[in-house]
Amino acid sequence: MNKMTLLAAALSAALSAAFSAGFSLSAFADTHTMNNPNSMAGMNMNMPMTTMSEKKPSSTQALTDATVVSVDKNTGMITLKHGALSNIHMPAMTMAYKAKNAEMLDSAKAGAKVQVLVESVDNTLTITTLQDQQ
Ligand SMILES: [Cu+2]
Repeated sequence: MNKMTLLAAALSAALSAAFSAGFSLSAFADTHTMNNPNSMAGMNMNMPMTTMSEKKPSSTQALTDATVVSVDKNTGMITLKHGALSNIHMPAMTMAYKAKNAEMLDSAKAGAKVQVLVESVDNTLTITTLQDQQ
């Protein structure tokens, strides 16, 4: 009886130790992933691996003035009347480009005066920056 109780207590202690060890390990793993900027979790998963090395940081590229002509949430396209986009060798014109994400589609309003950066992402001309004119 006494021996059984001790055994049960030891087993219970071992189980809870294993549980808390497992719990804190996974908590550490989550924190580690979130804080590590080089981890896969931090990457923009829309960015194809093949273009990573040739993609220049957006911050170093000049923005171009444009007017939002229309926003099509069904196709994910934003039509811009834009000045010359020198980085993709596009002269001034009115043309539809893919929006980077849903947030950009939501914030873009027809008629808005904006500044844009359009880049080729996975061989699709994509608006990677869209902000109000300063
Ligand atoms: Cu064009």
